[in-house]
Amino acid sequence: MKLKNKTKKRALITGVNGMDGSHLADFLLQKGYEVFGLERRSSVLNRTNTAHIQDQIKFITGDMTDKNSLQRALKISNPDEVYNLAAQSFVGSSWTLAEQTTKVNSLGTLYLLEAIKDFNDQIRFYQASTSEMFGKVVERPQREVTPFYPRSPYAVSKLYAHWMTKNFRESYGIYACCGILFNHESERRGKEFVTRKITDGVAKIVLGIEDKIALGNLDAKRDWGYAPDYVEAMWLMLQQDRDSFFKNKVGDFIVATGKCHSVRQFLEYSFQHVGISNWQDYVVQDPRFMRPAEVDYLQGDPTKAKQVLGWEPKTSLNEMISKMIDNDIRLNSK
Ligand code: F7E
Repeated sequence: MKLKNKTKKRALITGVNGMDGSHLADFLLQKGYEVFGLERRSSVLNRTNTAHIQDQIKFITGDMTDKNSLQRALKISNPDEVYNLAAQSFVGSSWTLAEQTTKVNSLGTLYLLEAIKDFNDQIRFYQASTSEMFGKVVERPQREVTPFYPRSPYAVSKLYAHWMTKNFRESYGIYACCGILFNHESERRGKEFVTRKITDGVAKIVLGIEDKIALGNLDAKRDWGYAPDYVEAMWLMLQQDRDSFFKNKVGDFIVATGKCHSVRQFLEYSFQHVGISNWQDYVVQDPRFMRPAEVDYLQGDPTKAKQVLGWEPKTSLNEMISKMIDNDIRLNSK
């Protein structure tokens, strides 16, 4: 149901032009929110993911590493809810960009939390935590109480932000939630991530544009879900009754499908979708795409999200693969 104008809620999304940011903006606009989006200044704006809604989003120029710009963004948007989705999110680059990753993901979150505390401590805050924090996993499947073992500068930076968010909740009574999201993908995913790299590669092979996909470790296993399903979970986390939120200490949630597949299986299903069974003939392994430390196995247990929020994933892996490949065939045919 859409909200009436006078009760219109206001949301500020950092990283609004990213995959998650744009899907969340779609979702919140559809719910009747007034949506403000923080975006970085650039000589060439990258609004590919938000092009279809750019006249409905109120863009604010800012940067997670610039405290003043975050304070200014809060003043302009005066939000009820803040969704912190801005990040250097590519694990692979976090070894070569460790400092920048830390500044944006860790310090940026701290700056935003401090700005919220000073501006209006009634704002509800969502932090994009990640399954990468489980890294070298100590338990299968991973639950909210599973100990963390980060395996990359990205994961370490996100763990700092995760704990800082919890600390602001416990120290200052801010309604701050962490969604521990497992891998989630969509047609808007960047092509450096393995799923989109594969679906785009398969599309190019079908169309005769390329004949190989070069990949790294095919044995890594991930719990892959569909990003538009996952943004609903972010929103639900911020809609709980305030008293029970603090009383029941239900601040953080695993968001996952509970199912686990390898990169190899993802390849197999993707090629199957276009009727190719001998997929090995089209894939080469390239050491450039191997990581200094790998996360071998991620599988989340979303029981708590189902019980407390009533959230469940709607889209199966094969449905998601079909959507992504069909979209990439369309884009590559232009
Ligand atoms: O890698 C392996 C790679 O880059 C998945 C981010 O959204 O999800 C994402 O992080 C797996 C890894 O995602 C290639 O080694 C093999 O084991 O798609 P990815 P990620 O690192 O799991 C989490 C939840 C986040 O929070 C992150 O922000 O696939 N793999 N060959 C490859 N990966 C890439 N990128 N490229 C390859 O050629």
